[in-house]
Amino acid sequence: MTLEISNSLQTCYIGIGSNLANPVAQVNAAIEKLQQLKNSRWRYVSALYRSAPVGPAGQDDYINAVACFETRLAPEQLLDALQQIENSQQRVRRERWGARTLDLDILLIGEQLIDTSRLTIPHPYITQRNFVLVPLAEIAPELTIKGVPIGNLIKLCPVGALEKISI
Ligand code: A4P
Ligand code: MG
Repeated sequence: MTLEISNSLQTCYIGIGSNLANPVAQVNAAIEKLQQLKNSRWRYVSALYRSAPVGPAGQDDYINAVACFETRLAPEQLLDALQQIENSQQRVRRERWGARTLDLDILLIGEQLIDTSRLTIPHPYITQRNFVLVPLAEIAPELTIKGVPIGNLIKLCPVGALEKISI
């Protein structure tokens, strides 16, 4: 486990989600901020996807995407930076899995395995959510997670409504 500042660039993947206050604009605004993250080198972002909500009933559909960049930030510094972006877009934490203007989840940081009070990497639900795996596979088709190819993980993942809405 590595929590200190690292000199080496680590490739990381970030899950982006929104289902409040013009979700497409929220996701696009978050992408612009991620492109300018300090100590990091932008790589690419998936298409935007519309997905059925997982969690409490009565929520609107989500817009999801996955971004990739390289970073020298230590994992908890990266989490701090992402939470600052969430806060800048009026994220209010009410209920677990409830509606939100912006959710930025760290999916993977290189091949690191982290389990602290603030961070679990890989993200604990990464293999359960097609709105994460499908955009991730779009930008990283050769990726393996804990040794399993992403294509195999998609086949095993619960099916949920998912529609690509941009290229
Ligand atoms: N935390 C631990 N590990 C991580 C990580 N890998 N990345 C901690 C980010 N944060 C991590 O997060 C709570 C705490 O998790 C953080 O303070 C951090 O220390 P939060 O974002 O405040 O709470 P949350 O998002 O409500 O909870 P959680 O469990 O992170 O929910 P998820 O898994 O993010 O699910 N349906 C669709 N279709 N699309 C979605 O994007 N998203 C959610 C949220 C529910 N349903 C959805 C979607
Ligand atoms: Mg979250």
